[in-house]
Amino acid sequence: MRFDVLTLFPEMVEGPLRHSMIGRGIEAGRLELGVHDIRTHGLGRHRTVDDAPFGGGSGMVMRVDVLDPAIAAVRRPDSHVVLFEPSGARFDQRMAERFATLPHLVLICGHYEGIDARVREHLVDETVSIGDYVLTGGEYAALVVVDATARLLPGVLGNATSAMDESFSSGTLEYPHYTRPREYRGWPVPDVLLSGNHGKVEKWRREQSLLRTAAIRPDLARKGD
Ligand code: 6GU
Repeated sequence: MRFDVLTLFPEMVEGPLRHSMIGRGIEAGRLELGVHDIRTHGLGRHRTVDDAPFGGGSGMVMRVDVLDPAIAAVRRPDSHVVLFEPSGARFDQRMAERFATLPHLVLICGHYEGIDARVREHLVDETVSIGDYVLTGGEYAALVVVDATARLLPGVLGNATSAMDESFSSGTLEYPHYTRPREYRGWPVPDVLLSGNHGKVEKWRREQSLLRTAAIRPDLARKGD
């Protein structure tokens, strides 16, 4: 799978992705990553990428005549083009699983007050947000989406899918994990985990999952129905 990220701050995206487990996946040839500076397509001597909004108001708007050629430079017939903005559809594990089936994702990081609406209307397949809070730009969203998607690709993590994935697909949170020492500062590991009784351990883990989900994320339990 290939990812191409379009951003005004390429170093914000390059560094974290090259220096992570995902970077190893790139080196191993399991995925390809391109990071592109939108300003390359900026207008005039100052490589301008934004302008004041028609109709007035505060802030600047990213220009459609800059983003169009920036997208065209990386687009393929099989591309899926995603624009990051706070008003996009909420990213979740299910969306990561869908993205992981695609051959090519183009990820556009929005900035300023917003992006000319014609980009959303004519140039992208969907808009995505990573949560209900406002960021200064889409770069962190791109990092989150590439990481969550790439780790699902065969051979990127080496060690297949984890119980954590299961947790979000099944609608229950993971049970708690413990390792040595058996006791630390008077904090013991639950006896059942030391019992050697696999049936009892499984039952305890299932109960813990349900209890934690009900206490911490009751919304997840409902969504899993
Ligand atoms: Cl994708 N962009 C911005 N600017 N803020 C966000 C976001 C995206 N997702 C959550 N907040």
